[in-house]
Amino acid sequence: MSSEITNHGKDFKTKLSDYQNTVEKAIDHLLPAAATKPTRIHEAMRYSMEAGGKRLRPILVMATAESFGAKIETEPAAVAIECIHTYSLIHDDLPAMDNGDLRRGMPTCHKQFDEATAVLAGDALLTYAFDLLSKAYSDNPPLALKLIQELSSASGSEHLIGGQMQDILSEKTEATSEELEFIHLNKTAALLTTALVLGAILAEASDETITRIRQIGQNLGLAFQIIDDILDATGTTENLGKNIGSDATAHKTTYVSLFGLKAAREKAAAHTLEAKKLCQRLTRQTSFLTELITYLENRIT
Ligand code: GRG
Repeated sequence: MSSEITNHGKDFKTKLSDYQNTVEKAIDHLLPAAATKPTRIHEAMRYSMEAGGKRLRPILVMATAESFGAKIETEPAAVAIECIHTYSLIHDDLPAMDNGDLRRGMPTCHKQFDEATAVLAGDALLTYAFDLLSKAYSDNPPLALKLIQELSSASGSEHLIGGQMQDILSEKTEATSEELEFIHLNKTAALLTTALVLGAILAEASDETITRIRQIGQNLGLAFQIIDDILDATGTTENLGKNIGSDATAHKTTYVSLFGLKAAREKAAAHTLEAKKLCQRLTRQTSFLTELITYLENRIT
């Protein structure tokens, strides 16, 4: 599979849908077949991975790699980060966490299968992400190592899992704005940032560029989470394909509960603007990324 998607001259929606189709095909191609024994675990992994979703993280990997002129396959890195994201959703939906029964418009993994299978499917996707990276980029060990370091760090106890732990701890009392920012920087922004960074690593971008990209990711991630909080308060189950109002039910502190809807929208707009400004300062063709950031601010799903 070539990773050099030629996007010149296409409008934003066409490019977005091209990227989404590429991700769907890569997931099908790169995950173990459902018939692999034991079939139940591979069926569960594929069930959650193939349930759709916006595919934002893999698209950010591929679009960043393309902006910086990557010459190697981007699909394995794109699928690896979607494996991590999907594992986090499967585990987040478990009764021990958010106890959700609907995700991406379908029954959650533990509802479709059972709790033990859902725990194992999440574990298997987490492990598979690194298996995939180590094998797909084995002809360039320094690059493979950088990708693995970046993704494992973002997924670990100081970022994704740490953010989730703090989120659970903060359910008991109203979180302060600092605590809320810590949660969202780690639970949400860390993986979105890493998506951009993986793309830059694939293109062998400089450390200086990667530092700038991390700032874009943090702003994009905070904007994305604030919009998520707004959608949880104002959206519909039909549009979002998941249970809504869950934050209020769980008495969770969100940007909306802490600052109100109007201020939350303003904060999302400020982070979006900052992310776009930082993008424009990269001396690369970043028009798709900039349009994607705008699109995400206005999303309804
Ligand atoms: C490590 C168990 C564990 C959890 C980590 C990611 C996470 C914390 C929990 C998932 C639930 C949640 C609300 C996370 C915040 C990030 C977020 C908004 C995820 C949803 O991402 P989308 O909207 O989902 O990109 P789709 O379905 O489109 O891929």
